[in-house]
Amino acid sequence: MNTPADDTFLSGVIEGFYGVPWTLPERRELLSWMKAWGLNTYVYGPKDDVHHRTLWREPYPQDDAEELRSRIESCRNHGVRFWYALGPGLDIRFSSDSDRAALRGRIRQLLDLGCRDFCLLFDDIPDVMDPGDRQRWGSFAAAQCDVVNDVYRWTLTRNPQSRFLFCPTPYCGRMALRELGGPDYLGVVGRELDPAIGVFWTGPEIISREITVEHVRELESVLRRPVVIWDNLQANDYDGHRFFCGPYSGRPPALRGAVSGILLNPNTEFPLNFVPFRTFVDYLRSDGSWNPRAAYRAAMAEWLPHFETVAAPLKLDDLMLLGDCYYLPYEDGDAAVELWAVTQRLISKPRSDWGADLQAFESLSGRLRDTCVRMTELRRRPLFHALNRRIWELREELDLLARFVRHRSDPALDTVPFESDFHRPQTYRGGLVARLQGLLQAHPDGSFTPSPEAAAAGRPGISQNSP
Ligand code: GDL
Repeated sequence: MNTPADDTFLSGVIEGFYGVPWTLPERRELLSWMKAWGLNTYVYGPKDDVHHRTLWREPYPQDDAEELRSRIESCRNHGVRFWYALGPGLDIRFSSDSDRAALRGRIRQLLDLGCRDFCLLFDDIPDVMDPGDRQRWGSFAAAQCDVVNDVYRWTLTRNPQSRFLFCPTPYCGRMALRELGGPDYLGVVGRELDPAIGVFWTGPEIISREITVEHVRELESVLRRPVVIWDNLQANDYDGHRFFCGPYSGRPPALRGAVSGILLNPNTEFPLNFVPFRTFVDYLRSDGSWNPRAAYRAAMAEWLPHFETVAAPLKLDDLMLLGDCYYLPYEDGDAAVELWAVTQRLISKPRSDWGADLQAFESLSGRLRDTCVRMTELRRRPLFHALNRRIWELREELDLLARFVRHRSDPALDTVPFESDFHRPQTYRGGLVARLQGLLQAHPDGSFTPSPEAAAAGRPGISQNSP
């Protein structure tokens, strides 16, 4: 089986998310972890490095180029392969000689800076083709393969050791099913992309809850090569309310033998990624008995020292409670499951049926609120800054619920409507985005219907701007 020590199996991190790219000190910390943990691959492809996509044709200015050079060197010193990713897909004209020259120009600049390995990404781009390109190649896939093969072969003349990875326009099962990029896109890639070039794949979905061996084997037969998993499990760029510090999970250990690499594209906020990385490393090293929850517990204990405070030490149980609330996209941690169940019962049942739930709620939500407050005491300020907005929101909701439950628990207030002085209309859950979110109701099967609020909002006499 492939292991991280085996350089042919790519294991590591892809900085491939939207939002603020990681800072130099953050990348340094990442490299020291990667070295210690035996991860061999770092892909540089932040969507919002303006030279990665929008200005893909322009060379990096001198200062940025020097920064890249030092990053490449630092990877080499840590035994990590640096891959540079370029995303020309927003507006490339495949038949344009000058666009091909621009691609080669960028590769040349990076080769000069010491980079050897490259990714060409065609994810998240308009699914429309220039009419001239369409006439010449007939399909997106054929045009992309032609350009990528061309640049790859040119690069080999400069550096025969160079390796390439390609991200297709449909890069997950759902997109392939919807024929994003055109019919038989992946079949064309399988036949026409140089067999030495690897192909990225995120699994059945962009954010895949599970990736099975059968799934990737099926793809391998179409793409004629095992895929490299671009794993968005703990990416959070698509949701400003959440982050994910739950364990790497939903991928059986046998997956490692069925792909040619796994790279994590994690939370945009670097300080929140310790547990995702640490548990990923455990997964890579595990034998058949991989247990994500046990790995999470162990990784949280290792993460705890990052939460050194200027006051009393934080307890592991409290950190786990907070972590359980920001676990995985499709799964809450145990304590969050319990908190949700207890709270939901309290809100929906009459006081006479509460039993032990009131006490359980007060104890759990109280501890959680205190833990959120304690984050303000962290010595590592970037960690606090990364957490702050999310846990502020959690505190607000817990506080409101606690007030509501207290009100409900008092028979003398049965006929008094509940209000909170700290949760006032429009400053609390206010703004256009919140109102837009209220218009459509999302259902567990993925469908949407107009929400009851949508109808109410249209009724005369209900003005969003009235105080
Ligand atoms: C994507 C983007 C990625 C982003 C992620 C999560 C790929 C190949 N591309 O679709 O840049 O971070 O979703 O939002 O995954």
